[in-house]
Amino acid sequence: MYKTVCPYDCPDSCSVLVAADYKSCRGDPDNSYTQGFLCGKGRRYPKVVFSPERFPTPLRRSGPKGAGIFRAITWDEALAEVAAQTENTWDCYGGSAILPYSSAGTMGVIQGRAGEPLFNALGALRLQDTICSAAGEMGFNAILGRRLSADPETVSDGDLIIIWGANPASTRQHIMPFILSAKRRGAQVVVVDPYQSRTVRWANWHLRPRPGTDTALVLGLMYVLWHEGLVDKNYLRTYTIGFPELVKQVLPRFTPSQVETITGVPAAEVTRLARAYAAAQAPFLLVGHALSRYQGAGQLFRALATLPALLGVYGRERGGIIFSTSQGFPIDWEAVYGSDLCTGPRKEFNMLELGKALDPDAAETVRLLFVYNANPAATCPDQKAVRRGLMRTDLFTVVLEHFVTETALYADILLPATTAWEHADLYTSYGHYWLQWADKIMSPRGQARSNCHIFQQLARRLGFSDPMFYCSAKDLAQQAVRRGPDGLNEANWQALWQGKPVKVLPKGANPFAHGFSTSSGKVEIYSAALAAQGLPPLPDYIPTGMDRDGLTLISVHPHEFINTSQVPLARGDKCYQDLAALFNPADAATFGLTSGQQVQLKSDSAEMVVTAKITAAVLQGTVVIQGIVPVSAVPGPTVNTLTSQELCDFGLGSTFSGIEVYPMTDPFKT
Ligand SMILES: Nc1nc2c(c(=O)[nH]1)N[C@H]1C(S)=C(S)[C@@H](COP(=O)(O)OP(=O)(O)OC[C@H]3O[C@@H](n4cnc5c(=O)[nH]c(N)nc54)[C@H](O)[C@@H]3O)O[C@H]1N2
Ligand SMILES: Nc1nc2c(c(=O)[nH]1)N[C@H]1C(S)=C(S)[C@@H](COP(=O)(O)OP(=O)(O)OC[C@H]3O[C@@H](n4cnc5c(=O)[nH]c(N)nc54)[C@H](O)[C@@H]3O)O[C@H]1N2
Ligand SMILES: [Mo]
Repeated sequence: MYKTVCPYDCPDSCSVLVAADYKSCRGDPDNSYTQGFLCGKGRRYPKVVFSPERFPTPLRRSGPKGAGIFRAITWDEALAEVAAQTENTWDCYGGSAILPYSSAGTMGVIQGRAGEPLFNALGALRLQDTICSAAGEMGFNAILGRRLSADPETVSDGDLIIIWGANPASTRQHIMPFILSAKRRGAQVVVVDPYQSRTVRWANWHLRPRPGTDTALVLGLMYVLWHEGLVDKNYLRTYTIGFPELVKQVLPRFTPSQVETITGVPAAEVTRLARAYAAAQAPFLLVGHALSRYQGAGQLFRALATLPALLGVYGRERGGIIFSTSQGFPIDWEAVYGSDLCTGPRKEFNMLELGKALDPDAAETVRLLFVYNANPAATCPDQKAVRRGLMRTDLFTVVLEHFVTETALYADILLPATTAWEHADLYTSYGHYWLQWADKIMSPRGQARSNCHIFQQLARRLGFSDPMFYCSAKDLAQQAVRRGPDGLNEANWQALWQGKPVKVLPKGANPFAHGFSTSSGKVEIYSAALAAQGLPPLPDYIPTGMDRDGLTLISVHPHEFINTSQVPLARGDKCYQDLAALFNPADAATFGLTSGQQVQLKSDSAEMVVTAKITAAVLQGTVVIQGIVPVSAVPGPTVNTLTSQELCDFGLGSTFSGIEVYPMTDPFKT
């Protein structure tokens, strides 16, 4: 058995045991969060590693962009050409003509942003990492200061678990045993979701707000808590700022009946949930990333992060909020990114605006694009603009990948990257507090090289001599992990590098029990910092403006896939064929739709064809698309054909969800 870690963009970052013949893998019982089980995506990893779809050598484009016609070249040729292009671009146009685009294809600390030291040295554009949950992160941190969560392993002690805009039965599967253990001991499990997700099967209460209206529902709960005298006044006085202003300026507009009008959730249910929350001793609020994809997402996260404070839940040993644990690890990120190699300011660009950045008419033209750990031609909004940009003949595109993805089709140079079994890496998590080191457990297949190796080789060819470009991944990881009082103790340090998962819970099960890292040290319901930026100082509801005659589009992350990562090996599978656009029966009647039918969906700016499935699991007035994978059996358009580059209220985040679409069965009708 070999020990490793599941590298995918998922909160669970599971500890994995791989069979000696590499044919199978399972969860490592050494990690009390993973608890010895792996989901279907994790168990599919041997198929990724040994997939015949992986390309074994570097490739050079030999047909038109987007056609996917390549010829094999040597590493020496590939690196020489990329180095020459980089040098040339830098000499002629400067660092801001070089755009690095990466995401969380691997969650490994070292391979994840492996290009950063080089891009710092080149003064390239700096990517704002916004695609997943920027609004959520900013909203959460505005209230609580730092992205920490209650230890998810203590959820089994909860007596009320509210799962809000999350589908952990698919997207965070390893928290489910803790939720179900609490339920067996009498806890109520509530799901707040317009869609009847898999998680609803495990719940005893389902509230279905209209998409994008949740902030009104949270404020309605607060209204009831305040109006019925259920709030913890002492806690509010001592540990929060701005509750009186919230009571005066915001809450009176969110009586249960007003909330019913906005959200569709019956007024009696609003009151009932508020009372249940107040009565619970250890209530947990599990908040999903899905909520971060709306116009008003920043405000929603502020409201959600405020709610537990009304009852003083943050001061209790059990209960609290679970969104992300990503800022709970003793990692020096500046060391990982090689920030001191940066010689001047780097211009920033929002990854959600890749289409604009690649626009030939942009004020400053990008000439060289590096893509790794990401598939933006499928996952970025406003897909037409992205693909138009990728078609530009004056753009040189380098892609590091396992597979010929939608993005890789446009590469000038395509470089074969190693999988998590073929390289070494350090793993944090955004769903738990286990820090893990995974050595490489097999030689790379074909001529694959790790992201880190590839960027180091490139840096050396460009004449950079910093030691970062000569270190092993393990050296880099050891420089990044802090030791001592604000880091790992000696025993954990030793255990980590022996491959044992190490729990790094910063301050007990509820990380906010000892205070907040906002500038005031309190829960900042009123934020002077946001006011200074011209943003609303108090959480409030921003109307969606969606009460028109179309349907509201939500795309959910699919159970069987992890973003687009495993799509190339599953195109023939049944689970792939099952991905469809889901419509409510009443809407199907209005628009004349039947299951299995090809339907054209139109948004303000674009249209695409989907296969319809009619199901009451979808709330009337909404359409749910399962996943961001291409809808055809060959690499093709995704739901992001319909989305736009518009950003949300705060945090430069996305508006993937909440857009209005019109279904049409007759493509000639306009
Ligand atoms: N199996 C699987 N797991 C994954 C991923 C995957 O692709 N597949 N992706 C990973 C990544 S990158 C992420 S960011 C996370 C995402 O994790 P989640 O946020 O849990 O997943 P989503 O499917 O995006 O959305 C969860 C639920 O939110 C609901 N929702 C949508 N809009 C609203 C709304 O306005 N209000 C409310 N109350 N609910 C709403 C959806 O109907 C859906 O059921 O999962 C990670 N884990
Ligand atoms: N409409 C809509 N769009 C969305 C979403 C949505 O809900 N709706 N969700 C958004 C969210 S939350 C996210 S996080 C993004 C996800 O979108 P992306 O961040 O683009 O993620 P993936 O689609 O998983 O693509 C990751 C790629 O990295 C590759 N990869 C994996 N490991 C390695 C490695 O070690 N080295 C290299 N070089 N490559 C590797 C994989 O093969 C895969 O092709 O999509 C966003 N887009
Ligand atoms: Mo994500």
